[in-house]
Amino acid sequence: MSTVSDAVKQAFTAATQNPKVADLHRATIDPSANPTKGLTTDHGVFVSDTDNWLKVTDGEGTGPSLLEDQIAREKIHRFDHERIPERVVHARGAGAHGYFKVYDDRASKYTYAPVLTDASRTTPVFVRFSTVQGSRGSADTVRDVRGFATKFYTQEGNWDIVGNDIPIFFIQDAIKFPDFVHAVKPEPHNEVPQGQSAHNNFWDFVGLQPESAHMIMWVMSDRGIPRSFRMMQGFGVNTFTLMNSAGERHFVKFHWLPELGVHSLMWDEALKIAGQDPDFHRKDLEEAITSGALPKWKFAIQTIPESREHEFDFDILDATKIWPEELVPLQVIGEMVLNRTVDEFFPETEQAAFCTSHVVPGIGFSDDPLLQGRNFSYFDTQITRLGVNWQELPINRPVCPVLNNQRDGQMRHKITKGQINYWPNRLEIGRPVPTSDGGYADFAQRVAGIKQRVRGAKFQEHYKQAQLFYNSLAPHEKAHIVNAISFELSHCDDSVVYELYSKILNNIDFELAKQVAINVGGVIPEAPARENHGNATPTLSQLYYAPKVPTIVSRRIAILLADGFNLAEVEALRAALKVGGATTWIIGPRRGWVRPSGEKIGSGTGVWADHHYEGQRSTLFDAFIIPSGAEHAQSLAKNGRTIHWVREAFGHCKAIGAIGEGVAFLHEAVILPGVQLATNMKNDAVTSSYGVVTTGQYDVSSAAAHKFSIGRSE
Ligand code: HDE
Repeated sequence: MSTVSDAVKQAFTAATQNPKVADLHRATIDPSANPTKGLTTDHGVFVSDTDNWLKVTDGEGTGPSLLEDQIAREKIHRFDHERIPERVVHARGAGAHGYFKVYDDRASKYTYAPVLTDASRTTPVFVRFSTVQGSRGSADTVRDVRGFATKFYTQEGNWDIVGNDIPIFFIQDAIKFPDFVHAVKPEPHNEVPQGQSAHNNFWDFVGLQPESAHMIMWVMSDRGIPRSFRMMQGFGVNTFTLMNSAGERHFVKFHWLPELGVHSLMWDEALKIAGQDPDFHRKDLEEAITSGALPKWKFAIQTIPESREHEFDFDILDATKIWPEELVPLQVIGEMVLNRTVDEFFPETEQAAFCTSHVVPGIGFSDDPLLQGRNFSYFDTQITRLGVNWQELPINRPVCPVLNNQRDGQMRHKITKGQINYWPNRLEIGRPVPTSDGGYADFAQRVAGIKQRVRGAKFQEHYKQAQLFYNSLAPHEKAHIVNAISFELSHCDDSVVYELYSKILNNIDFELAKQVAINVGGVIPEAPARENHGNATPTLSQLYYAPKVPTIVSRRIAILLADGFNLAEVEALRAALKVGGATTWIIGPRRGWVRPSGEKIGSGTGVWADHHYEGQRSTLFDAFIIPSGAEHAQSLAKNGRTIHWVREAFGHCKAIGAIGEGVAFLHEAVILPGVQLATNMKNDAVTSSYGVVTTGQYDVSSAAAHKFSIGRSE
């Protein structure tokens, strides 16, 4: 098992060798290294007073402010223009740097792109995760799709996989995107709701657009409320192509598989965290990287040779369909590690700009009608957001040379010497010359047909894969979908909307449709609207992705204390949890010292509580432990807040450990069957070399993993 310190070392080495990080350093200012410490204007003049606007006074300091004050005007003018348009979708996001590597050259049978075939390379990446619906200030834990956009700074130019945490999409043809986004975003008359799809317009649209049925199943499943960005799969969604040096082409789908497994919040937790800590996912990413628990994903491809394009009962260019892994297995070819947080949010995360059309030689597009439209849209939107020279911004510029005859435009950063800015020209030596040696080679494809506004026959089938997804889930995952759709439709007050959607659901699953209709006052079906094929596949349930060896790495574990607790136990627990890679947080009656048993008030011993009971709720932790200590347990039992802590965590299926008198408190707080209690905890048991906290009857790590992969229907 790699330890946290190995990870930190690896991060350090990778960060110092990362050419993109080196490139960003050229644009980075470190105010602490400013030799003069003098504050200046933007034009470089030292400022003697930045607190008082130049005024005409009566000698006592009052009087009109003067417009001639260039220093004040610059400060205000710069401030007035600090905002740029937020992304029309995916406005809320968090980013980090890292690197990508392939294991060997096994993908060379599909592509000649070195980034996917050269195992000696380490390619720098920048990844931005996002929600879709909410604005920049919305909460992280809302029910939504998550964006998973990766920029690879390859030696052949930038390659972007602008993906999501769900492998399919709501619509098949890009021309529907503005309608879809208008329907899901806050309604136009009152700009409500924020960060939610639970409203009439969204469900109206998807009810009338049944190609979204499959995607609705995914978003309403636990995938819509991930525990963290680090515990999500990522998918390129669209069908791309790979070209090999024999001139052959394969269709390809891209996948990211998280090392820690795929885990979600409970809906009640997600709702509460949205208020208690709206930055939960953003902070989680930062906390994991700075503590050395580096987020890691395996990279996999699914490939289909051109000759097999029409062999499937779905169209492989339809972005509302997956390629089931039984038919097209995943081939794991590499991995990505994130090892560096951003130095400043705006110039890195906010100005990062991705384009599906940015591929490198050996990678190409398909006729997927959603991808074709995306290839147009992203470049266009970056011009609105950042201006035509957006690719010169530090976060976006490639690490390989860029040289061409594109010039001018707002905010041009570069100065290109010479007389020539066109091709062909009389001075081509030393000028940018088109080159077939490494130049992007378009795949020679015969295209002939009738110009029409249509979609292929297989694009008309919308329910088989929605059924496949639903059939493949564990009972608790299905129950979560019933609850999620019922929540959403309950927020729709137009009966046309919720009645229609309950009918749509009956095309997927009779019991699902019936239960939702009962819950929301919809149309209760009497018989299924169509036959369910009954097929299932294990890879669609989150359970499939649980790590082989349960782990507590990067999990937040609280120790709930009152004065009079058992100090030796707490110290042993903290040491053991640290070995396992978890972070521990002491929650006590006050932020400050909590007194152990046998000590007097003010003795100066004990542990420092990170938060008081009101300061952080159980929702913000993965598990918690109540140590022994008679006085401490009695105080906890008398406190409504700590009782609430335990009951709430239990309701969210959290792993809860208790020792000695802590057990009695636990019994009092939740007297329910099925609670496993930790007793007879021994120091040697809690410092297991596997980083697993084992206590005879109770295993914090597997309990935590269990909760996050299994959950419970509330
Ligand atoms: Fe996007 N999408 N999208 N999208 N998308 C944008 O580009 C668009 C789609 C995705 O962190 C915009 O820079 C169209 C699918 C991510 O900066 C915009 C269509 C998938 C991000 C845009 C789609 C995505 C965006 C807004 C349908 C999953 C955030 C700001 C044809 C594979 C990237 C921007 C970041 C952002 C257009 C559908 C993922 C307007 C036209 C499918 C992760 O250009």
